[in-house]
Amino acid sequence: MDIDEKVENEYDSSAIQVLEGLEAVRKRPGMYIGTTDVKGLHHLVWEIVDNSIDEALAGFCNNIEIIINKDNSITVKDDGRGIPVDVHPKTGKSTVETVYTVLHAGGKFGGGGYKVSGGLHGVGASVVNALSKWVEVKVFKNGKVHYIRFENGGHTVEPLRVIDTCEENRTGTYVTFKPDPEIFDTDIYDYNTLMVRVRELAFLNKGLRLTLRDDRDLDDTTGETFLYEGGISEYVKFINQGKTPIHEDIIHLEGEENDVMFEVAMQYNTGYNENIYSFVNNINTHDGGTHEEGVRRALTRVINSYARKANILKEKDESLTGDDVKEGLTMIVSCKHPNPQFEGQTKGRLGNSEVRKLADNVFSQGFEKFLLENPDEARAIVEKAMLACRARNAAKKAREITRKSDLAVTNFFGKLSDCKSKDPKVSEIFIVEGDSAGGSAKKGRDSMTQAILPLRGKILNVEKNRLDRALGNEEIRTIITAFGTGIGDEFNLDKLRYDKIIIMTDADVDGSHIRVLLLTLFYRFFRPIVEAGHVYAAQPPLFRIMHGKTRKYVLDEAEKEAYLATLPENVRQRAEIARMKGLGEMDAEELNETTMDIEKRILRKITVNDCMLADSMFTKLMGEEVEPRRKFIEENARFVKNLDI
Ligand code: 1YM
Repeated sequence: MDIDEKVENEYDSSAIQVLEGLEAVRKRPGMYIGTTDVKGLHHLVWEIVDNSIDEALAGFCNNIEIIINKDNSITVKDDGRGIPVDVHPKTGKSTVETVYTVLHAGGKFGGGGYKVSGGLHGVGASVVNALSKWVEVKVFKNGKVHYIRFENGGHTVEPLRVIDTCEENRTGTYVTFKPDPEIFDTDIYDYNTLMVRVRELAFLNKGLRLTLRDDRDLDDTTGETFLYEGGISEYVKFINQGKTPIHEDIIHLEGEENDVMFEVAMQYNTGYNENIYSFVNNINTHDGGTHEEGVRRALTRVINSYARKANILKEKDESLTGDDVKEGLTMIVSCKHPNPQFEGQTKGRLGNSEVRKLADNVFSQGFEKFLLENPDEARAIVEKAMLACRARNAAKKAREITRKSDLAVTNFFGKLSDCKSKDPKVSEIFIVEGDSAGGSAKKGRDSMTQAILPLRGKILNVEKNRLDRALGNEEIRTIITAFGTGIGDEFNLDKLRYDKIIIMTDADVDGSHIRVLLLTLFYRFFRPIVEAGHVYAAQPPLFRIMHGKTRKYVLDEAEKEAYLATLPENVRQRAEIARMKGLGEMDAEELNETTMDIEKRILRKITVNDCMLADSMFTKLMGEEVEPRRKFIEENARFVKNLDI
């Protein structure tokens, strides 16, 4: 702003320096808060909250309240010691004013203790001031309420003064700021964005009460309080909600060395995903770093050595890898460090090498003890990793098979009639039941964009939850090759060669069986493809209704009745209704018209829910008894159609 001229007249030399400092922030806000979009706007809140968190970490603050005010200004209150109000020897002004007007103030001015919370190491308050239309600070200290106000990028308009008295033992800092609309693209705060981070801060700082309140709609004030006595253990529990843990108790370990605090909480669930999040001084270290490396290294080593000693992992068995032991693992790693070194392009990696050893020591000692004291849980964890190991080897085998063998390639191309287009966005693959339907589909397709893969009967056998069995099956190998995504830990959705994978099976018992098997296969090994909405079931019609020159295909009895009801009485009387044949009996033209033509066909998108249902059906289907299986298949013959899509 045009403060430079003003400075000459109204401020002494030290003040000139001060204002030039804040002016630098206004000139290049990105250097201090990253961006001036909605993200930067929210960043301001964290800069102020960080000061309260530091005060909490120093052991003086238990409650922090964040309020979104009606005018989209933000108030942050804490019950810490209150920012010092005495005159600062270097600036000759109050320390509060110094903290809010001098860049790089913070810790240097406070003396004693270290700052471990995230943010700009103390420059936060002055940066927020520089980028605000106005800021008010109230400090409760020594039985008095102290007040100071800044405007237009950090100009002190009301120097610190006492405006009231308060109880002698009451202390704390209240800050309200209004972001400068000249700096930010938007001035509207998002409750949910703030809530998610406030909740995370509560998880990461056990025992600290954080409240978020939204006062913008005064008739309907919303707010939540977060307080977790269990800290990151409760974070793990929160993430594992809705998952099935394989051991009840969350493992929580912590240790400290040379003012560096290290903490980890973990629990395995029956899923296959890894949920490992690490933090340094409450900041998410997206790219990990030494704290995470230490834990990962120790986790692999301890599980292997326990598994060998307990003879769960036999001599002939290969050792488990880091990938094997992280399957189904939810873990939070948190490190509080007085002098963290952040590395990498986005500074998302902790570099301090001494932390690796601390993390390894704390984790390996605690985790080994846990395994020895809880043999049942230990066995469950080891066996889970061994299954992952088997799956990994199977995936490797799959890669070899789908990549090299000339024989497989010949076989593969013998089966698949690929489309000419190599553009996945327009390509589709029909997985068709039986060779004869496959033949018709080949003739009836648009060979530019439609590929046909015929399957011969019920030969898919995804008997176990693991890849190795499934890969024994040639049809499955063909599917993997056709999709192009790879499988297991090499799976890559971006390599999918088709936009639509269309299952085309008859509406009878056999068709239903094949559909169930395919959905199960997708659910277990290609779930991201289903999640991304690439899988469809074609719906061959059951009836053809002809009247005059019109030919209408309808899916089922109900649709037939509904359609007939729309026809005039005389037309309806003369309408010819034919029950359609199975896919295999349709000629190419019929098949094209009813099930493949992009304009006329009916597709149903398959969801993960459908696949889950199929998966549980499959488990029943593979039971020992033949009769219930037969019955089950019959009863569910048309289940895909009845699914709620
Ligand atoms: C709503 C924002 O800023 N709280 C806060 C800040 C400070 C202290 C307490 C504090 C720190 C120290 C001593 C110290 C700060 N003080 C300074 C400085 N809440 C909020 N609560 N006494 C009080 O670090 O030694 C900077 S921040 F520099 F003045 F000490």
